[in-house]
Parts: sequence; structure tokens; C-alpha cells
Amino acid sequence: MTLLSDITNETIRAEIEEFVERPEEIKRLVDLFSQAEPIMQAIAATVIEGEHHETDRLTASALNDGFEALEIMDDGLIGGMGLVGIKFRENFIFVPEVLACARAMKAGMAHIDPILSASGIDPVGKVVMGTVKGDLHDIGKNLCIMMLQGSGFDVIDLGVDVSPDDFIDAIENSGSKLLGMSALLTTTVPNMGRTIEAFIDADLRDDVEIMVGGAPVTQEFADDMGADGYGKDALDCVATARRLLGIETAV
Ligand code: B1M
Repeated sequence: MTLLSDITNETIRAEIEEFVERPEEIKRLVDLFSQAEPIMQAIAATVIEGEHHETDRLTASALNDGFEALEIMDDGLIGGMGLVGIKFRENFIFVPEVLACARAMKAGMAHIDPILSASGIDPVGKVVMGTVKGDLHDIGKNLCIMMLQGSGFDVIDLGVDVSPDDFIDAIENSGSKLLGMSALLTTTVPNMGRTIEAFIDADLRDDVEIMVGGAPVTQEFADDMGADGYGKDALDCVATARRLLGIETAV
């Protein structure tokens, strides 16, 4: 069993102690950070503190020291953002602070992106990606895009707050057979279903495979709204994209 005292980084320890109350969340964070390298804990701490210059510096330094981009992303950047999410939910911090944390995460991801995206091979498939109407969250979508690009996909990124019509236009104009939608708000998840209905109304549903993802989305929601696939994280997004396009090789 891992203990809070197993976490070597003082900031992370203090943050968990002060701000996290749910036992299952304490356990998840203690498990993650007690096993994470000190440099990953330090990177996570800079995301939590919104110190984007430090995130930038430490991410570059970790890569320089030979740590894998994926490890830095999962244990450092996403790990830190997980704690930020809990503080935001419990009203310990508010939108300006979260934006500072998101900026720090982006500063780290600027180093990770080219590594995950560098494939140098012919595209294995084309995918249109966007965050649905009413939703401005793009960190998770961008991670998925990086992983897709790193796996050889040509990605058309429509950004955030994308209407059903814009999704349809992008599919028609690009000739892509795969659409990926992201949503982070429970109130915007239904817009995924509305987009799927718009494809049915436009008589285009049979021409496109549709995958969905985002923290509030589940396999059950995906099935209910008539999506073809669901990805729980960025790796799963790639696996789902490959499955839906009939690309055999495992990632
Ligand atoms: Co927002 N926000 N936010 N926020 N925000 C959440 C989502 C929230 C859970 C926080 C909370 O209360 N705990 C909550 C939603 C509650 C709910 O709906 N149940 C919330 C809220 C309420 C809001 C506002 C309404 C706050 C307000 O204004 N009062 C507002 C809404 C604005 C809008 O969208 N219209 C808002 C605003 C913001 C910021 C602008 C401050 C900022 C966004 C910055 C940005 O994205 N550029 C922000 C942030 C950063 C968050 C949290 C803290 C972090 C989200 C994140 O980036 N996670 C978030 C709390 C949380 O989730 N813990 C929260 C890290 C990211 C790597 O994970 O996005 O889940 P995620 O992506 C994962 C998977 O889900 C999956 O792969 C990714 C990588 O593993 N995935 C896919 C994602 N898309 C996929 C697609 C796929 C497959 C997999 O296939 C196509």
C-alpha cells in the first residue's frame, strides 16, 4: 500500500493533504505520485502552481535527461492537471487560476507535441476532430490529436465550439471517413448526439464513422447516442480510430 509520505515532492504532498478529500481520489493521486519519478512530481507541481516558465524548463530538462515524452505527459502534466480539476470542482480555485494551470500544461505540451507528432510516414488515415458546440475545453482533444498525428493520422482540427453544420462541412470538404468529437461538460455531451442526428438528416451518416470522448462521456453514452466508437483516453482514441478505419496493426 502506498502512503502520502511516499511522495517525495513537498508541494504535491501538501496539495493532496489540503485539497483532496475523497478517499478514492486520495488513493489514485498517492498511487500515481508515489511511483512517479521526482522530476515528474516537480513538473506536476509547476502545473498545479501555474508556473508556466518552470513547466517549460523542467519538461525540456526531463526530455534532455532521456525521460519518455509519454511518461512526462501522463505522470507530470496530466497528473498535475488532475489535481487542478479537483481544486476547481471544490471551489478552492477559479477560472483565472485554472487558465494559468492550463497555460503551464500547454507550455509543457509544446515540447511533447513534436515528439508525439513526428512520424515521418504516409498518413494511415484522415480524421476530423473538434470539441462540440458550447464547449471550450481543448486540452484533451489536443492530446488526442497529438497521439493521432504521432500514429500517422492526418488530422483536421476544427478547434472548439464546433456546430453540427461545421462538422458536416469538414467531412464533406475533406473526404475524411472518420469524425472525432470531444466534450468536457455534461451539458454539452448531448450536442454530440445532436451532431450525429444532423449527419442522419443530411443523409451522410453511412459515409462516416463517428467516435466520441471526454471526461463525462462513457461507452454507455456513446452507444445511446449512436456513436460508432468511444475512447476513454488519448491512447484509446488512437486505437478506436484504427479500429473504425479497419487499420489492423496495434499502436
Ligand atoms: Co472546465 N470544467 N469549465 N475549464 N475544466 C471541467 C470539465 C469540470 C469537470 C471542472 C469541475 O467542476 N470539476 C467542470 C464540468 C462539470 C460538468 O459538466 N459536470 C467544468 C466547468 C463547470 C467549466 C465552466 C462551466 C466553469 C465556469 O465558467 N463556471 C467553464 C465552461 C466553459 C465552456 O466550455 N463553455 C469551464 C472553463 C474551463 C477553462 C477555460 C478555465 C479551462 C479550459 C482550458 C482549455 O481546455 N483550453 C477548464 C479546465 C482546464 C477544466 C479542467 C480543470 C481540466 C480539463 C482538462 O484539460 N483535463 C476540468 C476538470 C477535470 O476534468 N478534471 C474542467 C485534462 C485532459 C487531458 O483530460 O479533457 O478529460 P480530458 O481528455 C482526456 C480524455 O477525456 C480523452 O482523452 C484525453 C486525454 O487522456 N478524450 C477523448 C477527450 N476527448 C476525446 C475524444 C476522443 C477520445 C478520447 O475521441 C474523439
